[in-house]
Amino acid sequence: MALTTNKSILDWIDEKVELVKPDKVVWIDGSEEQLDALRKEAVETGEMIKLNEEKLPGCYLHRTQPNDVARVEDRTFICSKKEEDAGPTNHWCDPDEMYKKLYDIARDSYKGRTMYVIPFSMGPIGSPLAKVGVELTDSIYVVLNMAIMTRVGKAVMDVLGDSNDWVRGFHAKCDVDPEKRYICQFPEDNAIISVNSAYGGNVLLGKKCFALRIASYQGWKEGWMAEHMLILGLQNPKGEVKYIAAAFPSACGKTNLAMLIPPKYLRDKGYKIWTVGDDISWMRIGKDGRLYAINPENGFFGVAPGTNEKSNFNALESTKKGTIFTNVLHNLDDNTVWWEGLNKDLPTNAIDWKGQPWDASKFVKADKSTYGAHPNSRFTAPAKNCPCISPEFDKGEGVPISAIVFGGRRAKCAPLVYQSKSWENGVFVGSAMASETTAAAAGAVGVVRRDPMAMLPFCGYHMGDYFQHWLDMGKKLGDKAPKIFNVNWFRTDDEGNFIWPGFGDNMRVLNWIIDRCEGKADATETAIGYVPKPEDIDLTDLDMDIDTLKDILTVDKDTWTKEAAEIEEHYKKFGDRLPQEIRNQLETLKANLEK
Ligand code: OXD
Ligand code: MN
Repeated sequence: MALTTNKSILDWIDEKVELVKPDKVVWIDGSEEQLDALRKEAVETGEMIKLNEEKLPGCYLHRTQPNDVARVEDRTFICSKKEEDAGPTNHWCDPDEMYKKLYDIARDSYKGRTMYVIPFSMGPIGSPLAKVGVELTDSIYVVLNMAIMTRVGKAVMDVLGDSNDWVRGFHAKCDVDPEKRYICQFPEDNAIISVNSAYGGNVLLGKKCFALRIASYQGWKEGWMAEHMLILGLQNPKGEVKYIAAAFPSACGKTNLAMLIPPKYLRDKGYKIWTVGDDISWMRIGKDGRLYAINPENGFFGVAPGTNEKSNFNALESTKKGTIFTNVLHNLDDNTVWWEGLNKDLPTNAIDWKGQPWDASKFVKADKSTYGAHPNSRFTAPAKNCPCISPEFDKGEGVPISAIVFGGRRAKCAPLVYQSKSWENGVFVGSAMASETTAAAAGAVGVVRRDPMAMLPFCGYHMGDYFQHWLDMGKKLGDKAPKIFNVNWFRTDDEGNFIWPGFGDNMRVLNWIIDRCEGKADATETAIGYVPKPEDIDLTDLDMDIDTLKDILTVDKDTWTKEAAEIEEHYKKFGDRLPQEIRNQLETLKANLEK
């Protein structure tokens, strides 16, 4: 039975039913009873494997097709009416042409199948910062993942009422044919269509498609921000909590920072990190003029390999119940899961992510083809499982952001941390953000990839306009604007070893950041911004001397002169939609370097 009388929704569903011809239509009401019946059905058909109820209660394993294991940026389109509005960083197609192509692909594809209608809220239901979507899908896996990653059910339709302000998400699994796979956003229509995939990032339409690509466009039009940022709360010994939002390109440890456990001596003093979000932040100006953020998601869709008790205890704990694992290794000995980097106990009786018997004796670290879990294998875990989930997580008002942090992986260039000189200067820092490729990804190692605000694959409109939107938000925020910082945990020595220990020790840097926001720490002005006085980064209990710290705080003029030239090159593609203010910032940097 339909969970709403909203005509815009019912008409849209009728239209899609006519197109794909399902055998039946089922509304997802979010009840445990209904979800449990779907879990049972998925186990019966082999779509999911029920794991050891004692060790991993309520957990399941799913395998995707080997050709369908990651987001596909080359098949992701922003279909704005005008090509120039998608900008130089997105693939574009004319919306009419794309609708026709996608409808031709999806036509009749639900025959013999069920259409699931998922009403979902991004953000706590009814929060002034939340938004509503409806996803149609023919995949139980999608339904069950959406029920973890978002708030699902009738209450969502009740708060929407008759409003037309909802996002249309239409997914059709079709034949999972990579040649006909398309992930398309139609920002001017509030619509998303995804066909021929069944992998999370392509089909959980609330996540990247809505909460970033569509929402970034909505935020631009409506005066708020949708960002690829974690949100954490830093609690000091007095019990005060200050919030930080941080953007990093993939493979820079976003989930680890969001769930950081401080070093023992800081824990003993009473410091603690609370996780609000690990991937996406929606931010609006509150009544007091400050910037408030919510995490629009309700779960973590995290990368499994490398997650272990040491690297991220809290993430691992989050996966111990009610979690769906995708493309990890199945340990047949005790019907649990395993992935590279979980521990040193390689399972000897196991099935790999492709569904084949796994031979642990052939495992070679340098050869991914011998891995038991896919390098992009995932866990979909409820946020409420996380031991350090913020008490504010479920509150609709959002948390006031004191600092915005950008970062990337730079072997030599950026210092451990620096503060931008102003909001405008911080926007410049974000627009020039870059990370060097690692051996973990295919292709050459050490190649600099510019990824402004970590939004390169996720900005739903022209990036030049996006930078201008950031500048405009800064004008509205005035002196209430969060301070903007840049961090780099990845400076290396001459042998290529990381100098900074990272992980929990990053807390030492976060403390400096908060001290700066409160005017409690000094700094040295450099050509790029304010760098800590070495004695202000607390090295207690750390095997690092002050000279080594000084070394990773240096700003080398030659390196930065080269960097400025590369930024200039990077800006060329934005043409005259690059805001003049950003150009001025680059000119100021160049002049500072010449001083
Ligand atoms: C993600 C990503 O999956 O950024 O979160 O790729
Ligand atoms: Mn992400």
